[in-house]
Amino acid sequence: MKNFITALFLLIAWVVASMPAGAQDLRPAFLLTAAQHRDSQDLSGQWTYSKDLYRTGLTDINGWVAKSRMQRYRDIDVAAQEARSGSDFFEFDLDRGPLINVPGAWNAADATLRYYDGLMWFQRKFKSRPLQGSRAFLRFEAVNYRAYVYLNGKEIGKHEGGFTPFVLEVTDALRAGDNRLTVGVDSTHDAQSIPTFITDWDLYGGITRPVRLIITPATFIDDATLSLQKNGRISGEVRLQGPQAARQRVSVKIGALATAAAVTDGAGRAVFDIKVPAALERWTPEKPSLYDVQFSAAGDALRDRIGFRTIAVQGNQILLNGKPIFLRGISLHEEEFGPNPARNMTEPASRALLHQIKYGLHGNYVRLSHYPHSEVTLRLADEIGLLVWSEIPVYWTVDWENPAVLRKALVMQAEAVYRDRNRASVILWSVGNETPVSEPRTRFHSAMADNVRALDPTRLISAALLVERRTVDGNEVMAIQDPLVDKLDVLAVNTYAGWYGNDTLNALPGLRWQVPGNRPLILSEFGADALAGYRDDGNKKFTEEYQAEYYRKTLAMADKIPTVRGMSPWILKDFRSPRREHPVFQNGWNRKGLLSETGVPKQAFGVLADYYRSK
Ligand code: GCB
Repeated sequence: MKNFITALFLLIAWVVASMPAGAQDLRPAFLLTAAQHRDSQDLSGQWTYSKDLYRTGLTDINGWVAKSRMQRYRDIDVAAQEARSGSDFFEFDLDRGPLINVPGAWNAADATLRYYDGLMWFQRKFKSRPLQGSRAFLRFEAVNYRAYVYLNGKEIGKHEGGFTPFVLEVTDALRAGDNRLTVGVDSTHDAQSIPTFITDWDLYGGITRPVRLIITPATFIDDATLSLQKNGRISGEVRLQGPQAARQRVSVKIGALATAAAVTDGAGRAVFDIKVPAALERWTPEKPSLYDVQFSAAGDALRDRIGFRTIAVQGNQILLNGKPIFLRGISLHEEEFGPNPARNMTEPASRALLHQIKYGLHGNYVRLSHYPHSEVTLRLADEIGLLVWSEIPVYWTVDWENPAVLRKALVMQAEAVYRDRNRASVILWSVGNETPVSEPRTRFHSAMADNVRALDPTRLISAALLVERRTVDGNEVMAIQDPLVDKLDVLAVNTYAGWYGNDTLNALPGLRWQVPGNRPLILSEFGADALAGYRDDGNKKFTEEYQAEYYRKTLAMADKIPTVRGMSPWILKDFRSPRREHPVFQNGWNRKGLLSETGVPKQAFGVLADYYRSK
């Protein structure tokens, strides 16, 4: 009987977890959209840290080890306690721990931490003013990969997923005056994490993006969005949270062009449908017009900078504001220039990368691979004028048949959509990268595609697919054969013919492409490694000459595929990857950058820049 009940319970749990989750269910409890425009305290700066490889701070071994002596998050002055009593015994003291810069990954902070992969505790003390009826939240832009948050010794919440923001309310735990914030960060990935433990980029554990303490009124604007619809109107919604959220008047002002008002329903939600003002300038990469949009309700006010544009597919064309566009792009990892990147994407660091794309390569598009990039990068893409492909790290393989993993992917995707849906630059949500075709995998991606379409019907859906190379009637054919194409608006494919295996460049001109129907196609990746400064005319792999010739030949091949509507070759700059250990050419770096890790252009940079200039 007991077994039967357990089995029934497991069955019900499985059915619930496998149900297509409604878009509504996945909305995080709090969003605090446009966080950088809110009343907040930036908690960046020097924090202390403590390694915890055996997870002693989180684990109680059946009471065998008194865990209190290891719990880094206790609100306790260890030094004072030790001074008071000779017998009190602790095996931590974050107050006297070594210092580290937050935001930033620990891997770059200290040579001994380069390959540390485990649990690490961080602490920061800060002062706060009395709340007097307001509410307080901690907003983390990203913690890689799991976060356990404590304030003044009290457990506040946790989060999984290394690249999306999360907000935790701390109204009841915050003290007027001194506060102690402790965060356990676990960087380990496993077969059920997203991504799993095998990728082609660096671990970068830590609090990698800014942390803010945000103070709001008791009732506040949690979310506010506006976008230009294909029907030619501007629509959107505002959500209030708090005791006065229902039946409130909400007003919105789009620069000096338009104002509108609506009233919230019982759940605090107001919707807008606004006639497009005649003078509205559409956002384009050439003229990235942004408007100051002001939302007001219940005594709270929130501003955002929003651009208005439409994106659509017609036949095999991609239409921006109704006009065909070719995406002149490049792929980008989140790594600043320099020999020891910490994944600390400051505004100058991000601007330097995006300027290389826009002004160096003559690009209008960037693939932000393989995860949601920093918020500053998205804001700069809006401001500088670069179209964006955005993705979550459903990469190579995940546990396709596990409903809990699907749920994780859907939540992560929702967090990314809610974060960036006011960014005009974002035109494409990708639901996967190079995942080998199988029935469970296609079901998983299809659920993601349905979910993202329900959350955001204003943007296009794609996925970076694998290409199959085979011989038909003596000719080499590159074929896209993937049932997932039915779920996509734009097809995309990664191709490395001429690089991997013992391939040579001679094969490239003869390759014929077989792509499904009358659909737009993006070459989401192609590339070859080159060590900057390694020169040899003999067309040897890893030379700049080989990489440049690979680009010439691949671009010539692309020109012969009639439905190619854009490309994002792999990749702007060399990036760290523990997979890449050739002792002469790689040493822990993927060398497919058009720029070296410090920004030195390789020959292929010029080849792509010339091609884009002529497009
Ligand atoms: C790919 C992956 C990318 C790798 C790249 C490479 O297809 O999507 O993450 O870094 O190839 O260098 O092989």
